Amino acid sequence: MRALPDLGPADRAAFFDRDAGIEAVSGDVQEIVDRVREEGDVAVREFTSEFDGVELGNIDITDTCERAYDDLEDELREAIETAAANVKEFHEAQRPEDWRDEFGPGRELGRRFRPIDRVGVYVPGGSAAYPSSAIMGIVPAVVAGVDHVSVVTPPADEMNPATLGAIHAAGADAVYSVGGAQAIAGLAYGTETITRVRKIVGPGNKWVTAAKAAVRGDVEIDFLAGPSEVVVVADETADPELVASELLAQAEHDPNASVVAVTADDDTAEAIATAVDEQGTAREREDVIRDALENDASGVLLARSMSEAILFTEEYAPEHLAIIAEDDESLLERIDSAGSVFLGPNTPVAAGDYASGTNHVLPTNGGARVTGGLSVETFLRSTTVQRLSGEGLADIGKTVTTLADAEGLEAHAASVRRRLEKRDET
Ligand code: HSO
Ligand code: ZN
Repeated sequence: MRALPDLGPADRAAFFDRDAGIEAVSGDVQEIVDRVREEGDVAVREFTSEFDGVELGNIDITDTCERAYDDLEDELREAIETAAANVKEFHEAQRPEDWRDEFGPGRELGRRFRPIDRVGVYVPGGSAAYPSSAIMGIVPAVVAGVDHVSVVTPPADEMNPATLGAIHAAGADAVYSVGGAQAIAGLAYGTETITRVRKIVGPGNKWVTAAKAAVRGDVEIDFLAGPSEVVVVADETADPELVASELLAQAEHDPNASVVAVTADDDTAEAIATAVDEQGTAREREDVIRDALENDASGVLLARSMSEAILFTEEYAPEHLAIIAEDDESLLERIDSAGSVFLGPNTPVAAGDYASGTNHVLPTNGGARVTGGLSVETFLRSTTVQRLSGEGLADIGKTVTTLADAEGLEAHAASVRRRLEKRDET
C-alpha cells in the first residue's frame, strides 16, 4: 500500500507511462513485414516454422473452424452463442442511421454510413486461449455489414477448439492459421492465400502490436493495444475481497498488466492489500499474477480524498475502470478518460470481458484520452451529403465568394457567382 501524495515524479511517471514495449522488437518486425510483403506465402511459412515451430499445411483453416464448432461440447457452444448474441445485440444498438436535415432555407445536409468492405481481425493465441476476443473483434464487423471478415490466429500443433469454434460462430468469412508480425503483414499486403484488407483490428503480443505500427499508413488499424489494465476506485463501503479479485483477474493476463486500487479510506486500503496477498497464492497463473502485481504501474494507493482518487484515475485513463462506491454515479460524472466502466459491486470486469455485451478490445496506455474501444463505428466510414436550392445557395453565396477571394481561388468564387447570375436571369 502506498500513499498517493507520497509518490514522487518517477513513481507517477511509471503509473502514467505504460507502453507496450514495442520499440525493442520494431527492427526485427520491420524485416518480417518487408519479407512477407515481397515473398508472400513463402515468407509466411518460413516465419511460422521459425517462430511457432509449426510447418504449415493449409494456411486457410476456414473449414476447420466450422468442424471445431460442430464438435464443441454443448455447454461451451451455448456459452459462445450466448456471449456472441449479447455482443451482437449491444453493437446493433450502436449502428448509426443515415440522416438528412435542413440547416437553413434550401440547405439540406446529411451523413451516411457504409461498411469498410474488407477487414482483418487478429485473434490472439499464446499462453491463454481467447475465444472471447474472436467474438469481440468479429461480431461488430459483421453487425456493421463488412462484406469480408478475415481472421488470423496463431497456429499450434493442437489449436484451441474453443477459439476456432468461436471464430466460426462469430461469423468470419475466411480464417488463416498465421500469427505474429507475419500475420499482420499478410493482412496488410495480401499473399497468394491471404486476402489483403483495408483495416486490421484486435489485440496481440508486442510483435503483433509492433507490426500494426509498421503497416499503419498502408492499412488502417484500430489502435496499438498493450497489456491489460484496471483501476478500481473504492470507498469504505466496498468489499476489499471483491476489489482484490478485480486486480487479480486482470493481473493474470500478462506479467506486464497494470492493476491499481485507489481509495481514500485507510482501513479499506489496508484490507485490499491484505486480500490481494491472500488471494494471490495458489492461483493457476500465479507467476503471471505476481509479476503483474509487482509492476511499477500496479499497487494499492491511499488518496487523501475521493477527489484525489478521481484526479489520479482521470490522469491514468485506464482501459478498465471499476467504481465500487456509494456515490458511484457522481464519481463517474467526473471521469472522462476510461475505456470501459464497471459500476457497483455486482459488475466484475470479467462480465464485460466475456458476456454482458460490451466490447473488451479497449485502448490501453492512456489511449482512452483520445479513443474508445472497438465498436460498430470502427468498421464504418461516413460520407457527408448536401443539396442546396437556389435560395440556399443565395443565402451562403456571399460568404463563400468572400472566403474564396480571400484565398485567391477565383474559380471557386466563379462557380458560385455563375449560378447566382443564372438564377437572377430567370
Ligand atoms: N480483459 C481483456 C480481455 C479478456 N479477458 C479476454 C478475458 N479474456 C482485455 O483487456
Ligand atoms: Zn480479462
